[in-house]
Order: sequence, then structure tokens, then C-alpha cells
Amino acid sequence: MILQQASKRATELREIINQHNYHYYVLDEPDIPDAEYDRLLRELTDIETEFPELIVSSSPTQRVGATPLSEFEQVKHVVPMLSLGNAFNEEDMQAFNKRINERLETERVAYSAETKLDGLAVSILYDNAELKIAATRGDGYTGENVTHNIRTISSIPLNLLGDDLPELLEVRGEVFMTHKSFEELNNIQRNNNDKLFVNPRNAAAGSLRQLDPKITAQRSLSFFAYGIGDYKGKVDFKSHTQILKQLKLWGIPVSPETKEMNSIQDCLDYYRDISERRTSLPYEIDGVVFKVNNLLQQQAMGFVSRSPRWAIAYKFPPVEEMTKVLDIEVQVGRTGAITPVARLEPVFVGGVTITNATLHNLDDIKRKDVRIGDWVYIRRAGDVIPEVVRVIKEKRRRVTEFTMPEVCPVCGADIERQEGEAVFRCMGGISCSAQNLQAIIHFVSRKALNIDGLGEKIIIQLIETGLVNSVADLYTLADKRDTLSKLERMGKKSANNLIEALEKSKKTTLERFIYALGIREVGEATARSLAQYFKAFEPIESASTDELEQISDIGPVVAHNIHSFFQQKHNKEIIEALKKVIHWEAVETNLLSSLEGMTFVITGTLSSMGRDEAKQRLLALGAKVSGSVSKKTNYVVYGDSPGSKYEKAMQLGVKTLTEQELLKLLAD
Ligand code: D41
Repeated sequence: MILQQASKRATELREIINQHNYHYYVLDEPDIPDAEYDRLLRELTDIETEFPELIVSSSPTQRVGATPLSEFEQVKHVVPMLSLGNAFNEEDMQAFNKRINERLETERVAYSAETKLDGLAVSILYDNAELKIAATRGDGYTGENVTHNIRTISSIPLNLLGDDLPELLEVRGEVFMTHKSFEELNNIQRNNNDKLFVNPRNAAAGSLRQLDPKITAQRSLSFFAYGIGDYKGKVDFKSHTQILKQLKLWGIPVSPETKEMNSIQDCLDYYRDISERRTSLPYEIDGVVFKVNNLLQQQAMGFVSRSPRWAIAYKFPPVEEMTKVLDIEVQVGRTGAITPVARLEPVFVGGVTITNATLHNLDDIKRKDVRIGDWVYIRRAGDVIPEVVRVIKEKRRRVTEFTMPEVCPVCGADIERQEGEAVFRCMGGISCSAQNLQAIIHFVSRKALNIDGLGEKIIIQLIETGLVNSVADLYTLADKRDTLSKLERMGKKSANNLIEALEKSKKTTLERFIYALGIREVGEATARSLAQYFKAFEPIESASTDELEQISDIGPVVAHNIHSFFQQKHNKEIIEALKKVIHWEAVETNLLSSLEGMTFVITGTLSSMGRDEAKQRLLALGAKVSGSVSKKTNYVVYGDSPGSKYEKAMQLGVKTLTEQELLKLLAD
């Protein structure tokens, strides 16, 4: 064969193979026997072996890359990957529907329904219809580059098919493992005396996070799309179901269980139907997802924190099992909170073996009347910590009651309970090694400074050997490379990796840094709000509780926690030391929208638009629009003949905007 002929045949074969793939994976209607498919693939491989110059990266023979990676690269999502709010019962669903109808001022909303796959969310970018980059969801803003592994998933096209192909398309969906593939994988693991995976989700996660794509390629992963991120193209999308239909036409697998719903009642029926068929589906699902179908209506609903208000996951009830309480011990958390934990006779619940369950606090133990020696029901919902649901009183024989220790079992400091609080706390503060340990674990965790190679066992050694007393000391380890490499489970290579990870963590974001400090009740969302509002660290350190309460999701308690954290001498010292080594990039305005989290009040008559239109446009940008003015209002927009709301704004010192200024803000 001459090169020209070979080139023509190779192109032809790629098209034929891609079409068969489409029939097999997307339409679920195989149109040729496997042997014939294999023959076509072999013919293509032979041509490419003879004429290597014809190989293109999107050829179906090129799914598995040759070289393993040494680490995953970080990828920033241009359009953030949001998370889903949850509903656990019919009332939650009715409340969701009511919120939507009220906000949209409608009586009935059309939804799309789909199953909630228990897998891992990823984003796959097609540039001019060719697969370019795939990344895990990560924290929703930054994920890991897993392109090399995503390419090995046979059902994901390397090139989009069909007409009106987009210039740019980010496909969002869930990577998962079917029950069948999971069983097969564990059989192989068993035969090789390798560790078994506890459930399909863990197996999928383990397979996706492989540095060597050859391993991922053997793991038989699946994919269903649930939406899109960034998009530039001819097709003008009007609804969520239209997006999914179009993705399917472009060759992307979509769940066959996706349906349009005309009312909330349809949704409840859908939930019941899927619940009944759950165990006969070939893959694991942990609920169903409902989304407002109309995209304009979605836009008008906006977001809360990290979840869209237009979507909800209606979760299946968690799995419960029976076991015996062997003992009740207490754990000391990062903020000194004492949590009683039931040590259990090992029991298999929802795919994993459980040996501990939380009892939350003393009130909870009293209410449930749990005693050592009791038989209890244990519940495990998704990835949350298992909990004791209730005691089986009929089985009670010889039991002993739990008493809260008076001093901290770790540091010996007093244990106290504050007025009106359910939790007991160790008063040892950071001098309590349990609290100190938890503070360090939190500081290095993935969503905080994300320092790899610092597991709990290593941190304990660092503390016990006196190498590290506080998080600030972590950054002195670079000067103690030799001592570090002599620790148990360490060695030269790990020590070097750790020092490199520490070096990398010095460049972070303001919100991660705030979150990493571990201020009580300041989670990721609050840390993000603080960073967005103050834009720099110093004003946060010196903010009064009044100033802090200006932020819409910060109330008096959290404001107090933040303020008093920065007053502590010990914290001040640590922060000073950290500020010398850690740097963050300038805070960008929120990617979701510039008005996210801001509250507006509109008063008077606007000339260019109705008050309602102004409201819709503000909502679409993520702002809240309220009917009354308070200290928390960010702006009062006033038109002609404004009423008492304008006066109130003046009294409280709330900023005001003219209609012109509003228009400029909306245009920006
Ligand atoms: O099947 C799923 N697991 C699923 C996940 C789904 N069917 N739809 C989803 N929709 C979203 C929004 C509405 C936020 C775009 C999702 C997820 N998010 C999701 N998966 C993991 C985090 C968020």
C-alpha cells in the first residue's frame, strides 16, 4: 500500500470505528459483532504501524498514552463545578418546589429528572470537537488533570460526531463503575492477592486517580453526562433536556433514565419508580436529581453558596444495620469539642465495614438512651460519618451508663460546657495536643493548604519529636531534611517530596489560607465570603464584629468566633510567622457572578424598566433582592418618588444607587 491509499483508508476506518462506538455506547444498540469490530481496529493498527506518520492523537488506537505521569497537574475550572443541595423526604421536595415557584412567581415549573450516579464528577473540554483536557471536580474551582485516564474510557469520544459541532464545549458528567465491572475487578484483585475495593465508587475513584493510564485502561470505567460548563457554538440551548439530547447527538453518553417532568407530582412519582428499580439498574445510584428545565428560569434562580437553587438531589434513605456497642469513648476535635464515639462490633453497612459511630454529644446519648453493651441500629448515609440511630431495648441485658469525663483524656485540662451549648469542650486550647494535632491535620488538608505527604501518623511523630509545635513550624522542616528523613515511614524520598509539597503550598489563595486557620464555624463558604468581601487579609484580622456581620452569611456567633480568634496572643504569633512564608494571589471577583451574596432593595419608580425586571436582572447575577432595608443591605436602588426605604437607607448609612448607576452595574 502506498502512503496516500493508507491515509485514506485510515481516515475511513476511524470514522467507521467511531460510528460503531456510538451505536454501542451511546445508543446502546451494537450494530456489528465484536469480532468484526476487533478486525477493523486491527486493520487500523496495522496501517498505523506501517505508516507511523499517519497516527493522530484522536485515533481510536491512541487511547492509552505511553508514559505514566509523575504527578497530577492542577486545572482551574473557568466555569465552577457546583455542588447539589439535598432533599431527604417529600417535605423537602415540596419546599424546594415552593421556593422556586415563589421566586419565579409561577404556579408550576417543568423539571428534568435523572438518576444520581454514585461516581466522580469530571469536566471534559472539547476544543473544535476534539477532546483536549479532562479534569476532576476537585473543590469545584480547581481539579486535577486526568486527561490521560479519561481518554482510556471507551464510551467517551475523542472526537465529537454529527452536525453543528461546537467551537468549544465543556461536558460535565459522572465517571462510574458498573456492578459487573466492579465484580470483575475485585476477582482480578483477589487472584493477584491485591487489596479489594470496598465499593464501585472507591474502585472508580482509585482507577481515575492512577498516574499510569495503562492501569486505568484495564479498569472498565463508564460515563454519563449531566450538563455542560463553558460553551461556544451555533446551537442555542433553551432547556436542560435539550442540552442532554444534543450531547447524545454529538456522541456523548447520557443516562437513559433522563426524563421531562411537568410538575412536582411527576417528580415524586419518578422518585418512587426509580426507588423500586434501583437494585435492577446495572450501576449504583444514591438518589435522583431534579433540575428546573428552562435555562432562563435557572438563571433567574441563581445560587446559594456553592449550589444552584434550581437543582436538588433527592437522596435515597440511608442503609441501616444492627450491631453491639462495645464501649463509648470520647474524641477531642480541632476546636476542643468532645465527641462521644461508640466502638462497635464490626458490621457491614452499605458497602463498608463500620467499627465506630458518632454519638454527637451527651444530650444525644441521653435522648437515645444509649448504654455500653446495648444493641443498636447504625446508619451510614453516603460518605458521612456513621451514626447510632436508636437502641434495640428488647435486646438490652447487662449494660453500663456512659459518664462524661471531667477532664480531657488527652491533656488533662478541664472539660466545660458553655451556656446553651450542647457540646462539651476541652479548655486546654492549642496546648492540648489533640487539638493541636487536629489543627495541623486541618491546615494541611486538601481543601486547606493541600500539603501532600503529611498523614496523621507523620504529624504525630513530628509533634512527639518536637520538630513541630504549631502549623508555622511546618515551614521550618526544609532546614531539617536529615532529621525528617530518619522518622518512621519517611526516608529520603518522602522527606524530599514533603519539603517540595510544603514549598508548593506557600503559594495559595486568600480563601484557602483563611479556611486553613481553622476558625470555629468558618468553613469553605464563609472563608470564601470573607476573602471576596475584604479582598485582603489585614482588614479581616482587624475587623470588628459589626463589620464582619455586614457579610450576608455571617451572623453574630460566627463574627464573634472570627474576632476572638484574631485576638488570641498565640494565634497572632502563628499568623505572623505564616505571613512571612505564605503568599496568595490577588482575590478575583467571584467567578459565579459579581453580585453573588449581595443584597439589594429597590424603591421608587424606575424609568427604563419595571421594578420586577430590575429584580429579575439582579437575581440572575446572583444578588438577593429584599423588600426591607437593614444593616445587611448592600445597596438601595432608588427611582422617582422613593419612599421610607430611602430614608431608612440614609439613617443606617446604607449605600444608595440611582437608576443610571444600577444600569451601569448591570452592564459591567
Ligand atoms: O448523576 C450525578 N451524580 C449528578 C451530579 C447529576 N445527575 N447531576 C448533577 N448536576 C449538578 C449541577 C446541577 C450542580 C450541575 C450532578 C452534580 N451537579 C454534581 N456532581 C458532583 C458534584 C456536583
